[in-house]
Amino acid sequence: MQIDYAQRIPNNVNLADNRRLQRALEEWQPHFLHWWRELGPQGFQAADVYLRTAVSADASGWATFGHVKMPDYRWGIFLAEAEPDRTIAFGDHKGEPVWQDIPGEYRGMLRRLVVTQGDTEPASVEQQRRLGATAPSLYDLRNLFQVNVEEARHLWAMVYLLHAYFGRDGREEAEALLERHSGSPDRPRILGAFNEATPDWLAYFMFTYFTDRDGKYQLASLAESGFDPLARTCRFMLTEEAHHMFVGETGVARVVARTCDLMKEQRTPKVAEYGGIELPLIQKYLNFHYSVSLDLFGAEVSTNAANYFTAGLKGRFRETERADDHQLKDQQYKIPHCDGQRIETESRPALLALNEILRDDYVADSARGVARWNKIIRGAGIDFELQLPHRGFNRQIGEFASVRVTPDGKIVSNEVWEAAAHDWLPTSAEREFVGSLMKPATLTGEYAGWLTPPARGINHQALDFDYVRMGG
Ligand code: BYC
Repeated sequence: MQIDYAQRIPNNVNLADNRRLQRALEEWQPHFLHWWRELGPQGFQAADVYLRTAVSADASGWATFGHVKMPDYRWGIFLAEAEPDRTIAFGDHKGEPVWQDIPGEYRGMLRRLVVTQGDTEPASVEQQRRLGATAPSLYDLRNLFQVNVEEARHLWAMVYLLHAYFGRDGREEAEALLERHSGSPDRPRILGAFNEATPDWLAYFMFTYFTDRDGKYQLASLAESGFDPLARTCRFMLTEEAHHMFVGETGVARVVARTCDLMKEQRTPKVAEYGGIELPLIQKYLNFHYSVSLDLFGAEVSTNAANYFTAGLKGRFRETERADDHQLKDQQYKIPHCDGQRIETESRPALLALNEILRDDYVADSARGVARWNKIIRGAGIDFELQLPHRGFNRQIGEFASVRVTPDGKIVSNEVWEAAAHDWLPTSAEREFVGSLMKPATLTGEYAGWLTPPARGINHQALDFDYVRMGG
């Protein structure tokens, strides 16, 4: 399906046939552009950036590369191709044809899901807005901007749903998505992790590895939705999301590789004085970003999640590939339970445990990248292993929110925690140290000394390609 570029808002949803919707979106567009200029990437708005733009939603057209000024990026509305005769795969409506419109009784729940999803997208752009000034290379700078324009496109995706299906409430929610801001004391973003700062590039790589991965799992669950426009929107978003996690995984891998090189060269693990980020500090960053991302899955026991599932609005990861009844009324699932003294597992109705089921999938997936980082360390002959901390560590939501749990899973008192937290999470001095390494390296072909260059360029381009042309 080709996108109609003659229109102001590129789309494959036949926007031209719906004048009212088109006008509503055209009214929202200048507000969006105002937000982008105020709270999108700082500086670089006049730079030409080698960006991937979707020109259609099929395999041949969704990745077209060329130099573009970011404000001219064609933020559009793309849904994955419809699956003919698709039926609802789970919950009480299992087997019924998917909905093309919102069933009245589920309007409130769906709105909440779409707003929560939509809120995270501009939040991440806001969190990353100052990173351009300290990019470790033009390659990395380009990747940052690619992620930023795509997160902004994901905002467009949710705003389309709000405008097209939720009437006046939807239009109000679309405005509010531009009014809440990451870290704002008065109008913060909805979910915790999206109010945390992303102050340096190691934090950014960890964020794109761990927090974007929550995005993958949440989007995949919404891609199963019985509300077909939401499912198709999320399916297309997932194709873009893969690159974001690639940026995170390879970014951390390059930092680890550089540290290992320095350790071998200098014959010491203390490589900070040689401009490296020591492995225990990388572990502390990992501990922070993993734990705040675990919170994004919600509480272990959640009636909200049960209701979403039963209504057919939000499924499990790869719902259709699972071999069960997809209704889960009689099934149990083992989840962690903490009575304040001990951490145990207990069986609970699977329907209530859906957040934990998704979190379990996420934990297993997160571990795979960590194993690949450890392979680099082992390959360098260094005796150190990065680890995912215990899932109870540093949690604000759910079963572990009211206890203090060490990275290896012991419950400790507040006093013990306070005294030892500097061993587990980056201290302000350590964050300052990492900050001090963040000097821009943006001459063509230049790479900062605290990470290795990537294995290969973007879209078969060389490592010294001019991924960003400054000043336009
Ligand atoms: N922070 O019943 P529960 C992405 C609230 S990331 C603050 O467990 P539920 C991206 C909760 O709202 C993916 N509050 O909640 C990544 C509830 O409040 P009420 C984003 C939280 O609904 C990188 C109460 O606690 N998409 O795309 O089952 C860059 C009880 O909790 C948090 C989605 O999240 C929290 N972390 O689960 C860019 C998908 N967690 O009712 C983008 C849509 C829970 O007591 N959202 N609460 O007032 C959902 O599916 C669900 O809202 C959640 C929460 C899974 C997030």
